[in-house]
Amino acid sequence: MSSELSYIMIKPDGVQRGLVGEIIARFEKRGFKLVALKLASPTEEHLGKHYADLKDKPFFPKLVKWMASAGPVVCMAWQGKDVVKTGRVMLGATNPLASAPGTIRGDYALDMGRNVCHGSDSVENALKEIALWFPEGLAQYTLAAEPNVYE
Ligand code: DAT
Ligand code: MG
Repeated sequence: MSSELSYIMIKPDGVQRGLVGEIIARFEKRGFKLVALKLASPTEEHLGKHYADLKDKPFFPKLVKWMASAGPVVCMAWQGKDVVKTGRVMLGATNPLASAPGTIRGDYALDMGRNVCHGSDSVENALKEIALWFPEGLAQYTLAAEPNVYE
């Protein structure tokens, strides 16, 4: 099995709208392995580290303020073949109106600032994000389904 990891986060809107189970189910059913999962209530400072690449964008202050105050987020690390790119495809485009039906954002969102979920955009950023959100480390186990997911 590929050891590639992605950091997938359900944003406060996704939690409040009851989409946690739905989003987890999509990653599980696709064949990915869940290696970390928790609720968190991040500070603006922590979110500033997560979104460090966007610090100079005009929407940054509003983004981190909202993410820190609208309720908890669900933090996950998923493992498997091409999980970074495939996870982004499953999420859809940043702007939900440009997301195809069948994607999470294309099925459940309309506004850019309420696009339900986050997914790492590169293997390198995934490792940084997982280190930031899961300093306690990841679960180590064998996924029983593996021989039926990978040839
Ligand atoms: P993505 O979450 O698809 O990786 P991003 O990393 O460029 O997108 O931006 C992070 C989040 O910031 C995004 O999910 C929603 C918000 N955002 C991005 N561009 C925006 C914009 N032009 N106006 C308002 N919010 C925006
Ligand atoms: Mg991004």
